[in-house]
Amino acid sequence: MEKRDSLKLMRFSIPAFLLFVLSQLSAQSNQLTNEYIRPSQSLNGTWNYIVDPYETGYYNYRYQPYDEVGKKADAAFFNNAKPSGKSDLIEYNFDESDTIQVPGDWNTQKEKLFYYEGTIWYKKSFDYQRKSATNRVFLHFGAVNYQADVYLNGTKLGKHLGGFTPFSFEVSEVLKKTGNYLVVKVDNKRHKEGVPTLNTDWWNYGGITRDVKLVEVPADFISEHVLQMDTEKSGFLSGYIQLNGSQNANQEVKVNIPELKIQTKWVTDAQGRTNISVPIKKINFWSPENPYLYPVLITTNQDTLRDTIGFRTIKTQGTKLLLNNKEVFLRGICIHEENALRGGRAYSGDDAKMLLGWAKELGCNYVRLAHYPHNEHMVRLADEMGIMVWEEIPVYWTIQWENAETYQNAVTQLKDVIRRDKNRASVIIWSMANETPNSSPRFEFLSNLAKTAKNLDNTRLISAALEQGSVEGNPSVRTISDPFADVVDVLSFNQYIGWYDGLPDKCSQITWEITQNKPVLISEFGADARFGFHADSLTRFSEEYQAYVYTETLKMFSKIPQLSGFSPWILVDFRSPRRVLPNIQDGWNRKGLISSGGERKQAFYILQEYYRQKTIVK
Ligand code: GCB
Repeated sequence: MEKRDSLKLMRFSIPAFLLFVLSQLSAQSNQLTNEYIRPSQSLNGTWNYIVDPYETGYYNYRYQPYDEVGKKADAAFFNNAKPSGKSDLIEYNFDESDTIQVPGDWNTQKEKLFYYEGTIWYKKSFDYQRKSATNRVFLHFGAVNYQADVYLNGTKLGKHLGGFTPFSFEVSEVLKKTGNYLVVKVDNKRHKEGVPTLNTDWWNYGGITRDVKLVEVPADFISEHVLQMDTEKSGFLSGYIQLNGSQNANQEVKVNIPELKIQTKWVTDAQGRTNISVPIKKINFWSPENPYLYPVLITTNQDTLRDTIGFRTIKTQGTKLLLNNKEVFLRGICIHEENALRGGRAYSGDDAKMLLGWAKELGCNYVRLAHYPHNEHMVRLADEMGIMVWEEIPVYWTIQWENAETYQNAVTQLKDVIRRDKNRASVIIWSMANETPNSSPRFEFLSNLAKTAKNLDNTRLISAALEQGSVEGNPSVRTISDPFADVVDVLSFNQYIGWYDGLPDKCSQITWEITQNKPVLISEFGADARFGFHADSLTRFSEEYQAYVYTETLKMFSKIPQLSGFSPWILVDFRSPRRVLPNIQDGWNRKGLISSGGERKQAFYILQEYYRQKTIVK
């Protein structure tokens, strides 16, 4: 065995058990949250990769993980070993291997990887010049789908589960000036107990799908800041600031918002935290019509952080949704994180501009980012463009409700997206789930998530895309009878009358009996159409059929008095392995109002006109 795995012992020896425990540590994502606005060294670009379906670089031939057996074998790919002479046996070589771009999914970069689900090892070599010897450095990933095991210079930094949330590791001790090698084992295999689980209606893009960077901060740094309109004390901006470092107690923290003439000081407590609350007289509220963002400066004696934050309130009053105390109607659309024109996952500021630009063209003031947290460019740009946002975690369809690890995974994803986006004025709703089947374990699971979200952030609303059903014995009368409807602030549900449920004219026969005293959002409706396929309005997959569904659905909505908005499914056609119909779907869900080639379908213009009228009448 020793020979076959060409073992070389570690330079230092840590007991195997301890090494294993350390190796299983998850990313300490709560240490750093402001990667987006801090100066950084990008590690985006060209990386080497090795496709490893049998995980040969991770397990020895007895199927023991090299992490666990505690031996830094040359055969373990994370050691990036090189033969020391011509007789040395090393059966991989990153530097001679093919290259791939980061960020980006592997499926659309390499034809051979289009359907691949498994392990791929990524390697990047780099140098790093620290600005000050006492500074600390963090390695940040915007997202890796689905599991990332991260090693720097042969040392395991940790692992991270979940394909759509950011994470970082402190690398201050491991980082060198020259000759660093960063190796990431990326595994996008689907798992029953995963979040999401095995079954989804979107492509399981694998890879390092978002930005990677090194962020350098002072020894004691501002690790978190929150500043929002106070929901309890009106006329106040409130929140907290958290420092990280050995000297974080008793530190002076200054918050400066020049345009509001706010320049206030606080002192941190023993945990390095201070709550902040300042009265404001006159404020320019953020709204879609006026997406005003204030420059905010936070300083300590070591650290400086600049953010731009919009201030607004969002609440419900009976069946009304109030933005800055004024009733608002959400003219929305659902979006997947995909750039159909280029192919693959969306990840850049330009991708966000394209997607949100299309939503604006449609007349939207709101988007539902389905079905998982999208990259940070999206929410930052939504702040600037004045587009309200629904953010969601991938608790989709049939999650394992009774599995404690599944819950842990889901709640971690929820906490991480809240931590990332809690200063974004655009984000108004946290969604706990999509179309999940009713049961008491599921109720408990979702209620616990909702409680967590409320505890972390009481300045936004909670929702979930629920399902509707018929009132017993009468398929023409529809209602929402889901116990989770009592937990949410906004009652949202998906419905496909006219597509999965009858033909479009069925909409005219339906009446709605919605008894909850809450604003109603229709989180999805729609129909498939292949762009350019024209037929009569009862021919499935024609643009005319889709347009007919939109016309009838919009008429039906006028019978829901509590309706506070909707987000049809979906802005653009998106890839899904479930959609196999030849010449029509060819691997795409065709419910987009815009085709995979960027062309607008008929229904696009119907919705655009409806939203135009809504803007005039409200
Ligand atoms: C839904 C799901 C969405 C699907 C869509 C469809 O209800 O929430 O993820 O893609 O229907 O096209 O069937």
